[in-house]
Amino acid sequence: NRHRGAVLWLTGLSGAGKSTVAQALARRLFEMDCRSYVLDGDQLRTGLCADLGFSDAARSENIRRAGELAALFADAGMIVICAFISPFGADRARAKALVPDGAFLEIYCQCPLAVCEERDVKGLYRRARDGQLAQFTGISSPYEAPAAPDLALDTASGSVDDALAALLVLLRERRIV
Ligand code: GGZ
Ligand code: DAT
Repeated sequence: NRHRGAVLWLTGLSGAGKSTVAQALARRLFEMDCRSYVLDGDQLRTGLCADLGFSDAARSENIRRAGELAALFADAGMIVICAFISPFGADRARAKALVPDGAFLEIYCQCPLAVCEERDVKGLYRRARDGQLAQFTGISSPYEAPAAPDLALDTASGSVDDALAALLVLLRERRIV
């Protein structure tokens, strides 16, 4: 299928649904014969970014490397779906500046902290509240929500299918698929 290289940058708190939405979208794009690839924080942090922790500086470096990688994949014609907390607006802007105009879409996975904490998929919020995990996003480390995302997904009340539908409308509007 005809599509152009792009970076779909999902940002949001831990547990907001970035990985879930990213994987579901990749599956849908595969069915549409579009080449896509998911870059995820968990995955990069066991390899390319295994030397990085969760200080502000380490997160910035993590996002710098992720952005560079995403830009290369997009240049190769892939639709790259990035799933990183990416808490700092300046780091997201720097990633955007690495790809051609119109090829970077900032997608805000919008989910209240209370809902993420209630989900506590990996038990990390509990550990952060207990003081066993320092610098945890939303608890003891900041999250800067995007001021003007290309799309905001309500991943608290909406379903994964709702998110997919909205993403596909956006991808068609922007002539990516
Ligand atoms: C935030 C942490 C932390 C701290 C471990 N703060 O729910 P998860 O598990 O899969 O997503 C989180 C992931 C965040 O990695 P990113 O590369 O996306 O972060 S950033 O963009 O800020 O560099 C969480 C886990 O790592 N995790 N400790 N202290 N998330
Ligand atoms: P993240 O990658 O942002 O840390 P996740 O995808 O690992 O988040 O976890 C999100 C959890 O929330 C997962 O268990 C699925 C659930 N969930 C419920 N509704 C959702 C929605 N509309 N979008 C994404 N995930 C949703």
